[in-house]
Amino acid sequence: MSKVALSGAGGIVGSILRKGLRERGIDLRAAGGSRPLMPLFDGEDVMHGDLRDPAVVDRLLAGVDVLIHMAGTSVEKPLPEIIDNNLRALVEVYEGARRHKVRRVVFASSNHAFGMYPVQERLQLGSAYRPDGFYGLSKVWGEALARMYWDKHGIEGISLRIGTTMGKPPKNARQLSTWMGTEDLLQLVQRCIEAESVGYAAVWGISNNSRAYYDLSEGNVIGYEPTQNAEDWAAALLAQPNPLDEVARSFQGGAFVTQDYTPPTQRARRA
Ligand code: 15L
Repeated sequence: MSKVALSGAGGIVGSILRKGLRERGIDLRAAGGSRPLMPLFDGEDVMHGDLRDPAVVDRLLAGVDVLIHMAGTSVEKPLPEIIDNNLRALVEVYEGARRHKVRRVVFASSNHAFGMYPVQERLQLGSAYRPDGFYGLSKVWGEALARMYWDKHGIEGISLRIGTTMGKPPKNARQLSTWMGTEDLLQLVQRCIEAESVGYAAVWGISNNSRAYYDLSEGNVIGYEPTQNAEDWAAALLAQPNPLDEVARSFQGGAFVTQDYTPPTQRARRA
């Protein structure tokens, strides 16, 4: 059986995956960051540490076939933090994957690599990146890195372009487009572990949402077929006030867009 490692295991998504993947019979090593990770059940294979340190990466990846890499800064932050956690640490992880002959790395990318698209657009997997900040930009870099390690070193890579997933129903109008339910998340990650010969591929990590920003009819190479749909909550959510301002409402990235945003009226213009 494959040994699977999960980084970023202390977060909300990490905790859902630890429990759900165990129920699905996956042999998992779970890694947290700076604080020790408390086992969720007797005998859980847990560790923690800073992934910029190759010795920590060695402990994470020894004997591992597939890494689910969820660790990193997950929201917009000043550039130095993003560079440390999402660029430098990712290179250390990939170099560790080379040392330990890891077969496949599943990279947690994000919808924010595309956040500057207007909400009316429906994206294809091959659509150009339009990041909505340094965080989104780090995911563009991570996707390109995953592709490079497949092309140059033969480590299979899957970039999961995750929407909104937190183990709860959608909570606002934007999430009618970006939400991914827990059942779908678990199916998605299981497909990432079990799919045969993927080479390098990107996959949208959302449920089968009627208002998806992405064209899900394209399908995907891992055979992920989401069955949940945020639309089940549409009537209730659309009856509530929308928490986003007018600009944030008009872009797919929502409130990430309006952090450090120059309104069109204040932009430089040539005379
Ligand atoms: C993400 O990429 C973030 O990690 C998460 O915190 C959410 O903000 C999510 O996107 C989203 O767009 O809802």
